[in-house]
Amino acid sequence: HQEYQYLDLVEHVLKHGDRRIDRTGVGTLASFGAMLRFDMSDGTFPVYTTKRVYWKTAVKEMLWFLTGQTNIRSLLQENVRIWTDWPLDKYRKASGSDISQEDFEARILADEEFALQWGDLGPVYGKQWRRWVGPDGKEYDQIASVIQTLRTNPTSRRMLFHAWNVADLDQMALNPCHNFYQFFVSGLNGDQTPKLSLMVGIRSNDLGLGNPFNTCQQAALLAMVAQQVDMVPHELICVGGDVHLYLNHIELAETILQREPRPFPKLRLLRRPDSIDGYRIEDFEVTGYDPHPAIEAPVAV
Ligand code: UFP
Repeated sequence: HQEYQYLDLVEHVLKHGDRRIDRTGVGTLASFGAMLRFDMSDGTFPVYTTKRVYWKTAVKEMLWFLTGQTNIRSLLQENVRIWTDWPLDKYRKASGSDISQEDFEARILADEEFALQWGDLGPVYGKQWRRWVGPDGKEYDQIASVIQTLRTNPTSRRMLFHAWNVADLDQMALNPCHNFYQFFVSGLNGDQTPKLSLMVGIRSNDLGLGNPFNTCQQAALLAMVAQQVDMVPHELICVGGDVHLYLNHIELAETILQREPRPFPKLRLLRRPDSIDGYRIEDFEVTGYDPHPAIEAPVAV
């Protein structure tokens, strides 16, 4: 079962990870350099099963990245709350108020001006993917360029996009974790449909919460791009730099290691939008997902 790659990595970090106090103050066990490869050829959607992964939330976040937006308002409108912690923390510190997450989110939704002032995350993923600003002020749409190259020159070794815009880092709520997205096409000479693979470089990956989420949203991206360029998804390769377990996720890790993985679900896109911008969450049909129960765990901010 392909999920053992993830479980083996979790076990490795649990046993051999280097213990340190990290930026968040929570503390981690950390290892350096890991690779997980998921074969999606037969429609497999790599959503881990040893605890429930909220794949819809993960895919919604990916769709939000693709819109190029960086304000949490549009995420909250989709009921995605994973980015609230950062603006909330900033607002609490600046205003001295101890507003609850619920009240803060309600205000972001109700009050557009408040959202503009307090809901923006800075030039995070979406901005860099769709509107990377060059020194002359020109904006670069990296996603459109990659798709164009996949259509016109699929053996290119330059089909990638990147979020690590050095000049913008200090304005981002969080420095990008999944940075480097590179595509590769095989099977161009035969009679069959060419196969598209995606490798993602993740400089820092929280194995308890981040990795399961990132893996399935990146698989969703591969499925969408493949459909747009008339190829079939092949491999998703996740390469991690600092892969870590937070010290308050140790029990979570031990629990999933005791569980038997179940078959990965299948993914089908129900519609072929005109462009990469046309996807909606309703287009994703996931069948056969029967995971072990969810495990709630705190996010380190
Ligand atoms: N993190 C992920 N995946 C993500 C994301 C964040 O694993 O998509 F946005 C985790 C990694 C790390 C923390 O635990 O968030 C980021 O902290 P730092 O910037 O100090 O690496």
